[in-house]
Parts: sequence; C-alpha cells; structure tokens
Amino acid sequence: MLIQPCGPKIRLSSTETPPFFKELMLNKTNPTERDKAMLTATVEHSANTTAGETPLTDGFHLVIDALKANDIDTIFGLVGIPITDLARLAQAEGMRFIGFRHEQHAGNAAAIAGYMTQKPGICLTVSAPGFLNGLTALANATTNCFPMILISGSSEREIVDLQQGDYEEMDQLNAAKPYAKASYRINKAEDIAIGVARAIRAAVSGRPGGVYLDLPAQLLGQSIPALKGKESLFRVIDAAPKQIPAADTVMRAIDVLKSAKRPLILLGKGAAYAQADQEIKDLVEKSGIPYLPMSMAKGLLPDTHPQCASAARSFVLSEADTVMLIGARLNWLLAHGKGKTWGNHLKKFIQIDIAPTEIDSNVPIAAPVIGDVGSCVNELLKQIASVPKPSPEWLSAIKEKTDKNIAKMEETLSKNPSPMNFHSALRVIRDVVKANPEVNIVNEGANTLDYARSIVNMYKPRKRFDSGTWGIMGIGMGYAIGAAVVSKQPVIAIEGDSAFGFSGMELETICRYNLPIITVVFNNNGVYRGTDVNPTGGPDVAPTVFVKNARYDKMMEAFGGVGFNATTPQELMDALNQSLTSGKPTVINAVIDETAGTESGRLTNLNPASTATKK
Ligand code: ADP
Ligand code: TPW
Repeated sequence: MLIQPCGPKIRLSSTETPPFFKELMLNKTNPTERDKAMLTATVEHSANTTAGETPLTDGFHLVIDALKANDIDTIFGLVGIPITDLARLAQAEGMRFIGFRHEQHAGNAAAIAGYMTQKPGICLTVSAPGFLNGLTALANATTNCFPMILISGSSEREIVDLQQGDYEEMDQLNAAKPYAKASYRINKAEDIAIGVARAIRAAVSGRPGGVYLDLPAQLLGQSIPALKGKESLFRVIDAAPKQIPAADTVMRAIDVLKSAKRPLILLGKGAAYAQADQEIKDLVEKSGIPYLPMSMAKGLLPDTHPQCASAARSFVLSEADTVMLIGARLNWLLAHGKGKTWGNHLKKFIQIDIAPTEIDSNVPIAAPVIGDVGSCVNELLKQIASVPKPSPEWLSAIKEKTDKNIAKMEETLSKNPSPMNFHSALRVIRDVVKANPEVNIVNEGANTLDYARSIVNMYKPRKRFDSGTWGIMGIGMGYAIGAAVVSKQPVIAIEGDSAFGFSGMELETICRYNLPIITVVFNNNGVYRGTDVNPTGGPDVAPTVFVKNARYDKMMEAFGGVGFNATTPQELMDALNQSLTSGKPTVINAVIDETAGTESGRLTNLNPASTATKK
C-alpha cells in the first residue's frame, strides 16, 4: 500500500473485504457493475500487498494523498455515487469530512474557509445535479475572489460524450468553465497529484477564485504501482507567490497622494484576504488618511478607530478628491466610481490590486499599483513619510459629520419599540459583539444586511462574512459552518427570515457537528416585510409574504439544538449571552415588526420602474 505523507492509515488485510464494501454488497440484492468493480479494486489494492507482488494504490488514495500533501485537512461535501468511498477514505485517513444536506452550502462553507485561510476550501459533490448544486457556490466564490476547489465525481466519459444517457450524465467540465477561474479534468491516476496541484495554484495565485476539478468515476478505481503513486505526490511550492509592485508605480501613487487635498483610503475584502493587517494599520496610521472599510473589510482595523469614516460614508465619498482603493473593486457596491455618490469633484484614484485587468474597469485610474496587498502596502510605507498629512479642515469636517451621524444613530438605537424593529434588535447584537470581539458574524437579508452592516461594529479582521459581491441570499448556514469549523470560535448568523430559508436545513448539520453557531432569524413575516396584500383578494398571499408568526426556533429543537423566541431586546440579549456561554447550536427567533422593512433594503432604486407608467 502507498506510503502516506502524513496521517493515520486504514490497513486492509490481504484476505479481508473492507467493512464498508462488505456492507455495500450485503445491502444490495443486486449490486451494480460499478459496485463490483470497486470491491474488486479495493480487494486487489490490499491483496497485492502480499509478498512478491507489486503493491498497488488507486485513484481514491491518490486524491486524498495529494490533498493531504498540501496541508488540506477538511472536505465539505455531500456523498453519493461515485464519491462516497472517497469521503469515507478521507475520514479514515485523518481528514475532517463535514457532510451537508445540500451541496450549495458545502460549497459556501469551502469558499469561506478559503477566504479565511488563504488555502483553497474543498467541496466534494456527486455528478450532474450535485455538481450543479455546488456550481452556484463555485461561481459565487469566483465572483468574490475566494479560493475554493469544487471536486465533483463524473459519469463514464465515453457515455457522456456520446450522450448515451448515463446515470447523472453531464458534461460538467464545460458547464463549469464560465463560472470558474479554471477547470480541469484528471483522467489518469498518475496525473492526480499534478491535477490537484494545478487546481490549488489556480485557486490561490493572483486573484483568488473558484476552480473546478472533474474526477471521472473510473479514475477513482484506477490502480497504479504504489511506488509510482508515491513518487507522483508533491507539495506545491509557493502557490501564491508574492507580487512586488514596480517601483515607478509606487512612486506614481505617492505623487498622487502628495497632491491630494482630501484623501481617502478604501479597504476592500481583498485587503482583508491578504492578511497584511499590520502593514495596513501602519499605512493608515502613518498617513493619517481617513478610511472606509467595505463590509467584509470591517474589523481589519477596529470600526471604532478614530480614522474610520464609516459614519460619514456619503460625505467622504462625495467630498474626497483622491481615493486609494486597497483590494476593492469599483463595482456596483461603490456606484462604479461615478455619479451622484461620488459628488461633483473630479476624483483621482489610486488602485492597489493583484489583477491588472481590474484597472480602468469603470473609471480611469490615475495610479494603478499592481501586486499583492502586503507587498504594495509595504512599498508605499517606505515612502509614506514624504506625503503631507491630510489637512485639519478635511479631518475636522469628517469628524463633525461622524459625530453628528453617530449621535443620530444612538438616538434611534436607544428606542425600544414593541414589537422590536431592526435597530433595537441590532443594538443588542452590537453590544454582544463588543463584549465578545472574537465572535464571527455571518450576515444576509435585505434590511437585516444593510442595518447590521452599519450598526454592528467589528473589531478583528476576517470576522464578517456576508452576501458580498453578488448580494446573494443563501450563504448563511454554509458560511457559518465554514467559519465555525475553521476558526473554532462562535458564530452569530444575523439572518433575514427569507435569507435564512435558503439554507435552513443545514441546522441539522450544525447540530450533527455540535457547532457553536447562534442563528438569529429577523422574523418580520416575509421578504423585506410581511405586510403586502394580494390585490385580487384571492386566497394566495402576496409574493413577499410568509406564514405569519412562524417559530424558526422550533426547527432547531427538532434536531436537538436550543431554540429561543425573543420578543424584546432583553430577551434577545439573555438568549445570546446564554448561547455564547453554552456554545450549543442555537436558533433565536427574533420577532421583528412586520412593517419595519423597506423594499430591497437600501437597493430600492435597483428595482426597474416602468417608464410607461412613470409620471
Ligand atoms: P469589496 O467587495 O470588499 O469592495 P472586492 O471583492 O470588490 O472587494 O475586491 C477585491 C479585490 O481585491 C479584487 O479586485 C481582487 O483582485 C483583489 N485582491 C484579492 N486578493 C488580493 C491580494 N492578495 N492582493 C491584492 N489584491 C487582491
Ligand atoms: C439567490 C433576492 C434579495 S434580499 C432577499 C431576497 C429574496 C430577502 C430579503 O428578505 P429577508 O430580509 O431575508 O427576510 P429583510 O431583512 O429585508 O426582511 N435569490 C438569491 N439572491 C437574492 N439576492 C435574491 C433571491 C433577494
């Protein structure tokens, strides 16, 4: 048998049929050809370790060995033909296999694990439908620049390619291509190590993204001499090499900063991903430039930092004359760098990014600095002393605006309406996070997302995970599970009731692995709110409306977790504190005024309005 680079081995005696195959055969009155083939392969795998014969290894083992050789210790997935034994083997070989109820959530867990660790998160699925369920997560990872690898088993190539109607037939490789940073198929066992290495490198180098790796069923059963297999294994060297920016680009950026009257730094999730926390802190503090964190960059510096301009966001975006983007794109989340949001002043942009094609994507960039955030910020730091500090007028104008807006928000937050609204419930979560800054936050919904982003301060980097670049619903439980597994610290998932529904079945997964995840469902009886009516007076409720007064906490109790129904801020606070102390899987059904939400939260203007009916 193959010598493993690390981890315990399952040893199969030459005469013994492995227990899971025994079970497979016993439970089947009519085992398929593939079942028989797998059994044969495994028995041979062990039988051939007897004296005098060439020891063999197989595709199953080589996939696991190749992942382990690259320090990948966790797989998020969902089993079935042809990857069940791959999952079993991963577990038997000391990896963690976290099994989900739907592949999309396994994929989301993998993606967020990749974002948190800079190692690609792995999602394992079955063919066609399982693959497609995972594909949404893969596309979302690519869109958000998270490194992940979707590994899917696939059906018999020759049948798929002739479209002869195989079980779960699909040309997965081509289906994945438009949504992945790279897509590969491995056809030969001796290529497994290279295939895995290519996937890892593609996921994490340059701009990170989602990679698809297609493993045909026949590959897994293929055997090759164990020695040959062992020799094929290797560890990827420097998978995400540093990219040092050219010196002239750094000097150009410094010159632009020198000419700035009202400079602003914008930190994006690329900056958080880079794990250059100290360098970024130094650049912000040594330059004295006010900064704005994008939602997932919150906590890179504490949101309470004196240079944080979040509370004066509209003001600084419209008034700044020079903006230095660090790992942030000028996409819809930043109004494409133009229009009303950005005011009437001509802006100069400096953009630090690892992807050269990002530059000038929406507006001309005066000073592109291409490289990894850590290296770019380091180079800028060497020159930053030559840049004059921002004018006291600019800083005091921001402070005045910040103080005013914070005072206004405090007034709103201090109210105690009954039922609770978004503000009174989020005030509680804000206070709990302040007291427990190590807590991870997952956040999705419309109003629930928009309000939580501005109300709940973050204090540590890479602790906030949300709907991100797509504004996607459904990341909730997947991200929460990924974050809990990777960080081994509590997670509070702040979920709109609609948002929660997309991944709610993963509560069972959370209970099964006993993860310290507290899901707070902001229950306002519908999508955005619960008050719409069917204008026809018919029996169907309006498209945005759910069952009234649903008890999401009861869902959790069905799986042995803890449920709370919170109707007041005090009840919510008590439930949160109790859950953080117990560490038990928990759902808090937070009853929110059903009239409280607005259509699409802060994105109302993105809903198309008819020009025919417009007055
Ligand atoms: P946000 O949504 O927070 O504004 P985006 O996802 O739009 O952030 O932008 C992240 C940017 O960061 C992408 O353009 C990506 O290429 C870039 N990026 C990701 N990792 C790095 C890195 N290590 N160094 C430099 N740029 C990076
Ligand atoms: C995959 C469209 C955006 S926000 C939202 C939907 C359905 C839910 C808003 O209601 P919720 O929050 O969660 O109750 P709240 O606080 O306003 O009450 N499908 C996908 N992604 C998106 N973005 C949608 C649909 C959407």
